[in-house]
Amino acid sequence: MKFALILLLTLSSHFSIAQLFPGEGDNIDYLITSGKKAPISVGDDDHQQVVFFLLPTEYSSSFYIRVYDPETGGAIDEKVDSLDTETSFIVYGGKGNYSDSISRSVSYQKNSSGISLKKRTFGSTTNYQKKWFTFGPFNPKRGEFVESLNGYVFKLVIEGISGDDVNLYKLALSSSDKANINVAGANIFTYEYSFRLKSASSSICHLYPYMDQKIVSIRQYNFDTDNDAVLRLYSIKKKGEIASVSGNGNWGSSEHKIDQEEKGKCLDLQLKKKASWHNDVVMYVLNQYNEAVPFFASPIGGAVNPKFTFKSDK
Ligand SMILES: [Ca+2]
Ligand SMILES: [Ca+2]
Ligand SMILES: [Ca+2]
Repeated sequence: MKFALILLLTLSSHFSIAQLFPGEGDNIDYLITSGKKAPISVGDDDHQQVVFFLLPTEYSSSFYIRVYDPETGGAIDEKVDSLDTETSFIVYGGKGNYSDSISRSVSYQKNSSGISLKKRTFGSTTNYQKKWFTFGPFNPKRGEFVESLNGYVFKLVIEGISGDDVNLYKLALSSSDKANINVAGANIFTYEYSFRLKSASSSICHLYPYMDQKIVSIRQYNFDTDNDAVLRLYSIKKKGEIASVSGNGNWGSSEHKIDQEEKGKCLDLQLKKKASWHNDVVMYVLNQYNEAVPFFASPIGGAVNPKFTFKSDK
């Protein structure tokens, strides 16, 4: 799938903190990936997360991909019996890392298209507990050039390769290896988002799936929501359209029409927590051709905090 859009770099100058994933406006603290032996009822359906990093064509300096708390070693993570989980993180660049259709799969596939640039496996140690581990430096030109995004794309594949604990972590794209410093015009996106809802009752998290010009309807899928949240869709046309949520260890889904005015922007998909306990969920959105739709860390088209302007190329 190609996006029917072109990125125009119209960046606000005050935007200076690094690109984070979960995004700043998501109100989500951590991504989750469980070990391969964990039952899917813990909230991760496939023990894998695939995240893309977009560097604008104009940016030519080195950049870094940073991971907060990459190990499954304690304080932040969810321990099940003894800690025995290993998580591999592999950074891919090169042709096909993004454009190969396997990269947008929403169910488990061995995802190794492109060129492997860096790999590291983290176990149950605490060397990086509540600290950032840095991959890089990377030359942006070693990514895959994607014309429709007007930039170079890299892929990070995160997989729980052993154990049964749940690894919680977050990601950043930075121009520095020592701190999280913004790369103007960069973005982070995924086609399947595995994360932990905030524990507090009534807290609201936001996901921003992008509606391109060819979309007429979408179907949202959510896994293991435990009937513990209310899911609503917001946009220029939707003022809280209700969507179906799942129970324990299963998928919920619902179909939603997309109007012309909603295209070229992200929807704001909101999950409002019911009870106050921690809950891990997975979400993806398909268009009417059953193609996965990207969730962007920095929402496009002004869902909450616009930093980009996209224009249609069709
Ligand atoms: Ca364990
Ligand atoms: Ca962790
Ligand atoms: Ca859950």
